[in-house]
Amino acid sequence: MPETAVLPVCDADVFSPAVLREPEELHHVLRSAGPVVHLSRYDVHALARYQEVHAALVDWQHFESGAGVGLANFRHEKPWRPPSLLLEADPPRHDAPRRVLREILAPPALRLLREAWQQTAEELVEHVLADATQFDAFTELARAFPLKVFPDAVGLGPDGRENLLPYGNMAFNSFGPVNDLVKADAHRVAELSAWVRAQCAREALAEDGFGARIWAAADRGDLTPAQAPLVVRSLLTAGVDTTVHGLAACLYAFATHPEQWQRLRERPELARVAFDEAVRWQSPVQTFFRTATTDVTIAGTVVPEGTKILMFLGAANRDPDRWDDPDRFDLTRDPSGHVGFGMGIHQCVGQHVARLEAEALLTALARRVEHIELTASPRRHLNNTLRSWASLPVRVHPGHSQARFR
Ligand code: 8QM
Repeated sequence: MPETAVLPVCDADVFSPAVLREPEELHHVLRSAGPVVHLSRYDVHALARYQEVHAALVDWQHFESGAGVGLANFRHEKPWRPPSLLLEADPPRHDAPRRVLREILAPPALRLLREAWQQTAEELVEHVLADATQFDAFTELARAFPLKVFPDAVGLGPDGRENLLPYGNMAFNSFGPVNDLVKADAHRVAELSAWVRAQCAREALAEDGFGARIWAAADRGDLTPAQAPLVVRSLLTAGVDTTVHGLAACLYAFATHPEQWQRLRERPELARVAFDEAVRWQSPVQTFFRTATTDVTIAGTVVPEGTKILMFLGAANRDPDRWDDPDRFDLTRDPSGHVGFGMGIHQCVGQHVARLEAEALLTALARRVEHIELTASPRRHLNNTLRSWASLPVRVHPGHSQARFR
């Protein structure tokens, strides 16, 4: 008989404020403890090493999403909203919504947006720098830019856009336990959900955006009319907070790594690699769960059918067995293979949109700013799933554009 590995146990609250604020120590403990660790506090299994996280992500047959990708097990617990057709579904139900959204968000479909988004980024940076050389790079850039381009691209109406980030914050908290972060927003669930639901209706959406293209897919019969609003909802849930905090991760990285900023200024075509490296380094989406569909053996440990498995994407993205000097933010490395966008059939369908936003903002900034530095400690915003920000106070030194930008 094969030997059964001893299952290490960790009793830490992996969703405590201290861990959410600074997760690196826990990541180290979990990676060191073994390939699979039992989290006694939540009675779930955890994966924190790159190899096992990657393996679970690509094996949807054994690690399902349909029972929810948060702590709540949809087999026994009622979801707080109708499950996402993309995130919280498996093949074959997952296939049609995924195919439709993949086409709409694919690089060829985004080509028309590029020029307009670049222009918007140039104007935003110009405007911020005209006002001051010290400002909050989180609110003024990372938060402001996606809100200027993404809701318009979806085709959202003008009213209530201030609900987008609170709704996303709530959704990303909901993947964790019902702790103080979830309770703090409980009084807004009905109101925010109703607003989002109303925006997903065909009538609420402009005629030429991502939203209208989802409804057009329903007209062609590629989706049912009941599926269309839920696919629009996925854009509104997953498309705002993620890019806001992903861009913040980039700006934080450059403010703390001046030599990397110089490298980007010399070679602005590195903007996309820089974004992926920042996603690897900070992992804006820190964690997701899967559920074992059968008794499944992971590195010698039998994980019983129905077990929730917590994957630490942020820990995998800094696993020293996979990455050289993993804690370094470094534009010379190849960050591809990071699991910050997931991996496999659920890998972020909006990643090309995110990269386009990052490219526009970073190149606009690199054109005008010689140096960027923190003037005070950045402040985190705590969320059960997102590594997010409240403020990023910086000082910039405006500089002349370098030859290759002209
Ligand atoms: C996370 O609602 C959804 O479909 C959805 C929500 C959140 C995400 C993805 C999809 C990964 C960014």
